[in-house]
Amino acid sequence: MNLRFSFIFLWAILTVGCSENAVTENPEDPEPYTALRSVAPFPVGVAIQSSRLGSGPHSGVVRTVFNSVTAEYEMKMKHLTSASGSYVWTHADQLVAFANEHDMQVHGHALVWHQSTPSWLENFSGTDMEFEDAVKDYITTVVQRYQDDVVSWDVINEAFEDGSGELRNSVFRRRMGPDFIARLFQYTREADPDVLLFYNDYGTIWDTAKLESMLAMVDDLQARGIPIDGVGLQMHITYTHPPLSNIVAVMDAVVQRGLKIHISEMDVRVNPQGDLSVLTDERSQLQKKRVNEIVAAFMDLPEENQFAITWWGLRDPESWLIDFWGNPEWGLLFDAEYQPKPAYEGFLEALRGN
Ligand code: 9MR
Repeated sequence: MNLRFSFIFLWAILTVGCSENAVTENPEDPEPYTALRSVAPFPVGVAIQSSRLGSGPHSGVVRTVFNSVTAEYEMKMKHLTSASGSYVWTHADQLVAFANEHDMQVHGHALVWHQSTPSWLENFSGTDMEFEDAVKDYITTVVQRYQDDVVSWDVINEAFEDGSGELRNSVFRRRMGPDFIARLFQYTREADPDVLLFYNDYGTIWDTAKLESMLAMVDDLQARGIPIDGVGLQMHITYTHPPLSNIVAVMDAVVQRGLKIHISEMDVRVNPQGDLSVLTDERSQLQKKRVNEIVAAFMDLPEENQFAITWWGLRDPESWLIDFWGNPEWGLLFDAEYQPKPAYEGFLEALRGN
């Protein structure tokens, strides 16, 4: 750790999260700030990667500010099984140990995702029944390994197509048939009677066809008594789109079905048109307002429907958004120097009812 990071780290430990009104005695220190975990009535999470944990400032801020974590990729199928029947637990175990050590809950992401299917399963050589047995075996093994550590799993991630809302033609759908989602939920429940079961997707807050498919799936599962506890609304949004009213309407539809809402994978793009090369104060304030109104809307939900809000990364330069969109982007709560941005204040203000 270099000197600058040592300082930031020490400061984070000393000033964040100890009490809501943390103060610093040294006027030269940066302004202290309140840890989200000390104020929020629900878990506030962040996506993490094992390589960033350790003794540096990254893990220092993660563990003082947040009380829930999600593996950004290390608990996906492709990472847990590289070859048939053989598992690689090292990184997932590190994440879980970190969470346990710092009194954070773990949200499991994701048992089945068409973009993270290992090649032995994608090109499975056995019968359809053997394929399904292999998937069930995978779910049982992973869920039971982390039974004491993981409170909730995304059972399936992103099952519906953009625009049409059709079921994606994944290897799971082809091999297990159109009712495969119901069986994935059942297998997960059989593996652990207590873990919370989520369906997680992006686009449900702006793509009507996808939203309708997701709600129809929920209605169908519930009508048949198949367990589902919640829905993850991936909050990959921009500072203007989609409108808050859409987001609120979708949350209401989920609440009407008695499910928990996970505002998952949150980031708020401020440079969707690519017009910025540095983050301006104006855009930063608009991001703050956007975060504030979304957290406020979540706070307005009945308590039993508030599962958690999870940010998809800690610091702006670490976000997937930059590579994915190819623009400079500042979508997260912390800047490159581990400083909380105005968006962080917007989150806190909403938690305090402002
Ligand atoms: O942000 C994640 C990135 O680091 C991984 O390389 C990628 C593939 O595993 O997944 C990204 O996270 C995705 C999430 O798991 C599902 N929703 C979309 C996210 C961004 O692609």
